[in-house]
Amino acid sequence: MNRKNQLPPNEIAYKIRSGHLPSLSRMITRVESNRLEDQNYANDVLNELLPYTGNSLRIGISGIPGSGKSTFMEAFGTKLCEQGMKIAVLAIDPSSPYSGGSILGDSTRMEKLTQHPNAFVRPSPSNGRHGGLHSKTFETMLLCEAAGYDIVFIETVGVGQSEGEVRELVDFFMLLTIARSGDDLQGIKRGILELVDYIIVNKCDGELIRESKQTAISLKHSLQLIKPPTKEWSQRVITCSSINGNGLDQIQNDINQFFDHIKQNDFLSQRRVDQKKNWFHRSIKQTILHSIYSDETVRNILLDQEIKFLNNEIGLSEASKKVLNSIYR
Ligand SMILES: Nc1nc2c(ncn2[C@@H]2O[C@H](COP(=O)(O)OP(=O)(O)O)[C@@H](O)[C@H]2O)c(=O)[nH]1
Ligand SMILES: [Mg+2]
Repeated sequence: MNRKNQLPPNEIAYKIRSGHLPSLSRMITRVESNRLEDQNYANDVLNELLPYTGNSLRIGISGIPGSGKSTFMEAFGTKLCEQGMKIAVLAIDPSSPYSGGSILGDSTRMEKLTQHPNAFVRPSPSNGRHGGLHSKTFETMLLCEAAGYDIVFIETVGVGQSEGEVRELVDFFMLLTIARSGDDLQGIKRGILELVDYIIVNKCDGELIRESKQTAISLKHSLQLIKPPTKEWSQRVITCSSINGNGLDQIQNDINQFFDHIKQNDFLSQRRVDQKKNWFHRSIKQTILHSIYSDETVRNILLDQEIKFLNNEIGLSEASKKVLNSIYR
């Protein structure tokens, strides 16, 4: 990218708001970049765009690899687009730190959705080795909002701890799962059930119909013991097939009901305040980490303290203080 010819922040912000896709894509790349100058520029552009954010439905969808997240998004997203809605899908892909490529190389690409003029599909690598989010997923979502998308979906591979991160970013959180036997159901941890507003048992078609319905009933039982994450909203479980489309209408109705509910009760505005607060704290932490690892003097002091600590020459709190002092020297 030619940074000498870069547009002033207000101009690129205007282009993004006007729906200019290359500008949106380029900004996401800048947002995700580790270069300080990219980050500063991205922050300036985000500042310009902030007044135009907040109008989308922020929806998280998580599930183990192979549960059908991409196939579901292809079917459900296309359905919404055909109704005239504008849909952004941020697909966070667990990338291998060794090959730099995707672990799930053969994973379903949302070809139909990608080609729909109302859709914007953006794959990003996750920061974690096995999945989870990208550290800038929230910023990317804000950019999509400013670009006028009605719904932003954040699709992630569920790896146990990443669900908590997704929950912090979204208004509505869905778990996508498949028919399981009784023992396997234990695999869906209580901790995850406490985070989700909605569970979809996907692949309820062909030979799996009976088992899928049974799984849904078992999950409903498990949920009775759980305190729902959204006040006055009882978590729901539904079966669906992303191949034949059964259940998709119901899911759309339920999502509408959910948002009507949280808008009426001010729960949405509270959730948005929490999301912004979390964003603030995440950014501060990232800035501090960045200032440690990007500054050569600080980094040298850090490595020096590490050696002393390993040799038992210095205690942990003294070493931390030395590193901190070097940041604020
Ligand atoms: N029968 C059936 N197969 C499905 C359904 N949804 C996804 N699949 C298949 O399951 C496999 C994994 O789907 P994919 O969307 O890539 O899963 P992801 O890893 O969660 O994104 C693919 O072979 C899909 O064709 C469904 O509703 N019914
Ligand atoms: Mg996928």
